[in-house]
Amino acid sequence: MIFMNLQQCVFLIIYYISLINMTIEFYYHQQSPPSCVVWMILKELGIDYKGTVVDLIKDEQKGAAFAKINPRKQVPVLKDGDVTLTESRSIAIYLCTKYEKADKKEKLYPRDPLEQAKFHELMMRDVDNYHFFGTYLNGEEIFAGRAKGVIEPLLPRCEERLQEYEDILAKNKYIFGSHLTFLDFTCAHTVSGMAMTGFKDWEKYPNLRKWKDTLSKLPYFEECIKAPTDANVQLFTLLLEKGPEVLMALAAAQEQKK
Ligand SMILES: N[C@@H](CCC(=O)N[C@@H](CS)C(=O)NCC(=O)O)C(=O)O
Repeated sequence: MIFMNLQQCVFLIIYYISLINMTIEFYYHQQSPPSCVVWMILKELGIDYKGTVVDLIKDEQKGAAFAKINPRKQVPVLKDGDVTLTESRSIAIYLCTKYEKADKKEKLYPRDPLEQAKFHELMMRDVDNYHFFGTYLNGEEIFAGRAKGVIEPLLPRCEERLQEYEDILAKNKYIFGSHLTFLDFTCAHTVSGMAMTGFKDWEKYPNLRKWKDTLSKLPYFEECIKAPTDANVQLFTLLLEKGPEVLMALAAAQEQKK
């Protein structure tokens, strides 16, 4: 009997240790759009995780410790036991397929193969738009102090791409139909990439405005969409006004706060 109890005890200890090891670890930065996409999925699905902020302002992602976690030196990263994933959309699909309840009707990621194919089509198009808006934003050149603004001639093509979302949202309440999916998270951050460029003509896109109002009811909207967008808009405005030295000042101010 004592032996049995001891055996049970050892089993329980091993079980609890394995649970500790299985805690999901999430490496992110609050102003990183792909990090925010994963962050919202963790919140929406109610998944427990241990979050670690990697300070991009201080270039923490380039340090040796983080390079061991992601040799590409970027956030987000998700570690789940032995699994390490380093691309936001692959993390998104992993979390949804592994942790979203099978009997949940309105899933964040579809399970039907045809629906998945259509979902991936929009997802890839959104990646393309995200990078296109990024090219227009000219961020790398501005960060390096080699440019003072966006690449103006690309604006009409950016507007065409914004119109794609507008047209989708003329038919649907959400990006992928009548309920929330994680495409709403990725697309919200793509569209807010245009806000970072100083784009102001939003009245041309009433459906985008309605969609934003819908998303603003999500309990994590402030933290995971509004605050990061506002902070990034502010950062770019400052960068353009004062040049890249402003980043050093920001890093120093953060250091002082600690
Ligand atoms: N394709 C990646 C992009 C990740 C990415 O661009 N991360 C940025 C933050 S938004 C980063 O870590 N940048 C730091 C650097 O490149 O030094 C994803 O979607 O996860």
